Amino acid sequence: SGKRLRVLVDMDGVLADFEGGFLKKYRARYPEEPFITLEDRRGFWVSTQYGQLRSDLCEKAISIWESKDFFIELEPLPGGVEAVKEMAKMDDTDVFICTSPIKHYRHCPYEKYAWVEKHLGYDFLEQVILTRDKTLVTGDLLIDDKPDILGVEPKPTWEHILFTACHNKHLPVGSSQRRLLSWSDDWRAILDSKRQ
Ligand code: UMP
Repeated sequence: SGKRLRVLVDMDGVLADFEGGFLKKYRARYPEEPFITLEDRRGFWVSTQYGQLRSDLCEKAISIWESKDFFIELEPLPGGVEAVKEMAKMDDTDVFICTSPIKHYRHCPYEKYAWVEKHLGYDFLEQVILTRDKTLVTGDLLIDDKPDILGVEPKPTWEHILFTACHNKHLPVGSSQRRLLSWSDDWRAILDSKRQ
């Protein structure tokens, strides 16, 4: 009964361990430089917090995710790939991966597709949406670790479910904002709450 449910799932920080992958490669490339532990991360932008630590560390941080093999080598976050596969098999449910590529486009867009093929399979490439503006994408739910998802559309159709990450776990959750603490949390109940 009712129409199909459309779920948009973010990639970095939700399915792929961007923060862990960043810190590991940053420390390997710049072993003498200071770093920010995942416990001390605050704010969505890694580059901003590194720039606050020391101004030249902003560009050193950026050099990590602009490098070849950064995005393809990100480890899956626990339970994410399994949850997306299960979601995609549910009746009346369409799942899309909705992710923003960096503007240094040499490696990132290619590697995002390659990551989806590697972890979710070739057929799942049909479900990939690369966009710098998620407000233009229609859906019932957007599961994303970025606290503020803004763009040209002032009234996006989706409800944003804030996926907990090291950088957002201390933020007070707004009265209307719902959270998914991890993929062990009850994502099925969130989907069911949106069904007609
Ligand atoms: N990103 C940056 N700077 C940062 C942290 C992340 O450019 O400090 C990139 C990584 C992802 C994109 O490609 O931003 C975030 O995409 P979404 O998770 O919002 O889809």
